[in-house]
Formats: sequence, C-alpha cells, structure tokens
Amino acid sequence: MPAAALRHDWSRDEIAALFALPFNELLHRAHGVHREHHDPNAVQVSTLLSIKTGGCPEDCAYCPQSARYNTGVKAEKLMSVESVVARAQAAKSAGASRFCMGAAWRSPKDRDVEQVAEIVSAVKALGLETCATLGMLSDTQAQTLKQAGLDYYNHNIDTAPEFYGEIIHTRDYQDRLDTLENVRHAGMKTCCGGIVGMGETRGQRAGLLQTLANLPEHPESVPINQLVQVEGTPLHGVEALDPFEFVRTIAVARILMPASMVRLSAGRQQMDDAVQALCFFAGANSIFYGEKLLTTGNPDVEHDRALFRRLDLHALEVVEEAGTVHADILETAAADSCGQGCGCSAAA
Ligand code: SAM
Ligand code: DTB
Ligand code: SF4
Repeated sequence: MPAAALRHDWSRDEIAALFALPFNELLHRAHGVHREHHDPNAVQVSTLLSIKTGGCPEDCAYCPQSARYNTGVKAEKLMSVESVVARAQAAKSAGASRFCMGAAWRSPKDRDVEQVAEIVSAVKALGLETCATLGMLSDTQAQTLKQAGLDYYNHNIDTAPEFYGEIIHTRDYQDRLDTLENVRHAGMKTCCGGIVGMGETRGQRAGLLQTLANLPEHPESVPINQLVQVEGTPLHGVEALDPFEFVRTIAVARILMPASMVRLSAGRQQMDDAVQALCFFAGANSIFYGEKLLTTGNPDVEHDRALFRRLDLHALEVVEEAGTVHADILETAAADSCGQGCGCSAAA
C-alpha cells in the first residue's frame, strides 16, 4: 500500500479524536504508519552537549538554565573548539551519529555565531551529523551556520499557542515561528518539538502537535520531551503525566508527521524501560544517548545498550561521503558475554 501524502491541514478535533482512541487501537494505527515510512527496529542516536551553560535571561518556567531561578546551575562561557571536538569524538566512538550542541542564549550575538560556526565545521569534519540549538536566529545568522555545515537547527515551540503564555513571558510564539522560517530559508533541516507534563490539558497537547504538523514543512526531527522537573524552577512539583498519556502523544505525533524522526527526548531517565519500549512501538525512532542531556541526567550508556539489545533495536547509521559508516552501537554492546542480553561483560 503506498504511503499516504503528508498533510498540513489537521484540525484540533481530528487530533483530539486520535488521542481519544482506545490505547491499543491508537498504537496499532501509529505503528502501521511507522512501518510505512521507517525501519521499525532502527533508532537514530544523538549525543547532546551544553556548549554554553546557564545564566540565560529568558524565563522559561521549565528550565534550570534561566538566571531567574535558583537551580544550582553555574553560568559558564562558550566552550573552546578543541574541547567540543574532544567530546564529539568521544560521542562518535560510543556510537552516536548526530551531535547536538546547546547554548543557553535568548539569541546569539553575531560574534557567538562566528565561534559556533567554527565549532560546527570541526565537528562535521569528524563525520557526524550536526545540530545546534542557540535560541532565536536572524536570517543571516542561519545562513552563516548553514555555510559552516550545520545540518539541523533545534528550536522548539514547546507547547500549544494558548498555553505558551503560562510558561514563557520573555519571547512570543511568533518569534519562534520566525526563527524556524529563517532556518528553513537557509536550507537547514528543522528539529522542532515541545514538552509535555507541564500541567497542560490533553487538548493543549493536541494543540502542540497540530502546530507542528501544520507548519509549512513537517520538522525533519520532532523531539517530544517529558518535563524534567528541576528544583528551583516554577514547574517543579507540577503533577506528573500518566506514562500512557506520554505514549499516546508519541503515537499521535507519528500519525500526524509520518516521515519525520520522532525523538523520545528528555525524561527517559525517569521513564520505565517498558514505557520506552511502548514509545518505540508507537513510532519514536530517535533518542539522546549519553550520560547527560544539557544539565540534567540521561540513562547510562550501558543501560541504553542493554535496552537496545533486549528490544533488538539497532542504531541508525550515517553513511559518510567517503562511503564509510560509523560504528554501530550494538557492535560495542556485543561485549555482552553473560548471554542474558543485558550488555554486561560478566562471564557466561
Ligand atoms: N536556549 C535555547 C532555546 O531555548 O531556544 C536552546 C536551549 S533550550 C535548553 C532547548 C530546549 O530544551 C527547550 O526549548 C525545551 O524544549 C527543552 N528543555 C529545557 N529544559 C527542559 C526540561 N526541564 N525538561 C524538558 N525539556 C526541557
Ligand atoms: C530538545 O528538544 N530537548 C533537548 C534538546 N532539544 C536541546 C534538551 C533537553 C533539556 C533537558 C533539561 C536539561 O538537561 O537541562
Ligand atoms: Fe534560556 Fe533556552 Fe532555558 Fe529558555 S529554554 S531559559 S531560552 S536556555
């Protein structure tokens, strides 16, 4: 059966109806769409690094890096090219195919963009796909980053338009849409998603996905973050989301944006392995891999290797221009010698 055409005209009611399907029905539909467009056993693996941490002037209520909240995150300067390259090399050796660099800026100065452009070229030269998230970008800044070899720009819309004002007051929804437009115009791929578990309603989760799916082009990469609650931020203590509702959100994202990579993003450390397995079934096919996200924790590398083995998943490989492919995460996991599929190296 040919894959259905991509749609950009989803109504809120249609999306609400998907959320309201019986859980098994929704997962069955989402998995069917997933198979039409993707290898159901392949997961793209990215490593995240905070290249400029903390001290951010914005007031995003979820974020430990805002200078307005006492979260214990220390403000640091932009890392040097050499230190970022060393971390990117280590990520590649551990099996990552994409390297994402985050900076706690509202919007970078032109001088910052020049420095990040140098970093991007150096990371790209290692044969990794590159992604950056630096805040709002002008058209010219986006073009500079594209010329440096940046493949993806991450800029999230975070939540539904009608809930946004309860989370962020220092920049508008439209500012975010404008940056996404500048990124597309420069010819980069967009990585754009949001956060769930911030106290929004199901209708507002539908609104987040509706906005993403009705963008002029579906983002190539759609990170669905579960709020990581950090003490000191205004959202610390908000009622946690039912894990099955998180799985539903992944499933609906997969149905609305069939060809995009849907990333099971922040929040995996707090998530049960079985819930993650349901997310992969529902259509998630990308994760952050490595001990840290930006400032908060992520599952241990060994744990993820074991999870891939237990679920027979393999890391999506990036084919480099020279024709070589990077190491597969499971090759390293083949060190598993106890025979239990747990990835450990205990004797059998
Ligand atoms: N400062 C830039 C910006 O906001 O555009 C880039 C970095 S910012 C940390 C990138 C994204 O991380 C945010 O848009 C948000 O979606 C996500 N994020 C930040 N803190 C989070 C948290 N505590 N839990 C889940 N996602 C979070
Ligand atoms: C995205 O959507 N999630 C990542 C990445 N893009 C930059 C960030 C998650 C941050 C979680 C909180 C932290 O570690 O500071
Ligand atoms: Fe700053 Fe980005 Fe955190 Fe908002 S999400 S406070 S812009 S680092």
